Amino acid sequence: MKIKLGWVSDSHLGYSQYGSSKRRRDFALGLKNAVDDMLNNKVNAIIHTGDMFNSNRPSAEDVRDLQHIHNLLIAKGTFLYTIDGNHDHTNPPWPEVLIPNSRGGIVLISTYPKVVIGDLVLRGYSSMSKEALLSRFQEDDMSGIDVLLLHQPIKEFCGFPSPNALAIDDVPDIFELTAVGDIHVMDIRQRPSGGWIGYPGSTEMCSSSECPDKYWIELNFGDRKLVSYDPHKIRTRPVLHWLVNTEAELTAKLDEFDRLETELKKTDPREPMLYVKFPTSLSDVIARVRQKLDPDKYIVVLQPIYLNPESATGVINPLAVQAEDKDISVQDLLNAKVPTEDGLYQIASQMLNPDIDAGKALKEFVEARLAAIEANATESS
Ligand SMILES: [Mn+2]
Repeated sequence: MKIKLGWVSDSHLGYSQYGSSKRRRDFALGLKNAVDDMLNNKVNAIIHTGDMFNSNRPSAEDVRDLQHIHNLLIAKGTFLYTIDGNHDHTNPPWPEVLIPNSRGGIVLISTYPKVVIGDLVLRGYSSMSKEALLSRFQEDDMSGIDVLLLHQPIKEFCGFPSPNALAIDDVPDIFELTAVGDIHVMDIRQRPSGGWIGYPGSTEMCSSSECPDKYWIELNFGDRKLVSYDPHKIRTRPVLHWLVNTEAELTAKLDEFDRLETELKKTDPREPMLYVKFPTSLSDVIARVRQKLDPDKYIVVLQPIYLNPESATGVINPLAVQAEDKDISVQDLLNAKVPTEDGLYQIASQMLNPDIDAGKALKEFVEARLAAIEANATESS
């Protein structure tokens, strides 16, 4: 029997990246565009491996965006099976706000022992601690499962140390596909048994370090074997990265912008999002960029780099910027000036990350402070 699945993950609905409502829209569109394309490609069902929402407290608007996709899937008679990720994990789980329909729509499968699509058997686990998941692997009957859905970091895919990460070998090598969410990079590998494991990546760019190219994966099964998988590019907002060392370079980039934008708009009508890295010794960069690119229209992320006058040549070396070991960042200054155990240090460091959800981080900081004050008051009374 032939079954075609579409696979996406980490859509982070509701993420107002850089405080931008345009970006919030982009995240909704990332998932919507992927779903439209998967439906056009006549998939039998869709799997989504977690972090549907960016937050476990989605706004009414975010839920409405998901409701639209749910209704579309019902109209097309297609199911989307999902699990909850570390970002949107709640009890009871958020998909319970969606009214189930027997013809199609979004279904949380982590509460079911299995789900059947044609001759394929699926099982999904919510994001949980490594220990909890390992004991589930021991206790649960995993026989007959073809596709396992997880939302976990896996060490071999991480590229950075993560204490809660599984190793590939922690996952029983008995599935045709272990479809995982959490890491926002597409990477799919074959296991010794011949089965496959990996990540499809996110559906919009959640941080400046992610590759802006995003995909949904077409999975073609024949008699319960994965015969082929094909990444399909998702239409997302175009992204430009500029590295500017001199006045002349900035002038050249700004002059070139209109032509580049026209070119990019052929694939997506949205204004490109622009990252500009520049040395703080260069004057007027912010004003010049803002003068050319209306801040109401364009999302521009300025990334000033403070070059160490002792060692620097006065030019940003792209490799040094990447390694961030050569020049003094604002974070370095913070490290030198503020005691790390100070709560203000924590929040200031978080705020220095341009990718942070600032509203959420501040809210958590304030909540923690209030709780500490309250605990103190109870203690002394
Ligand atoms: Mn994620």
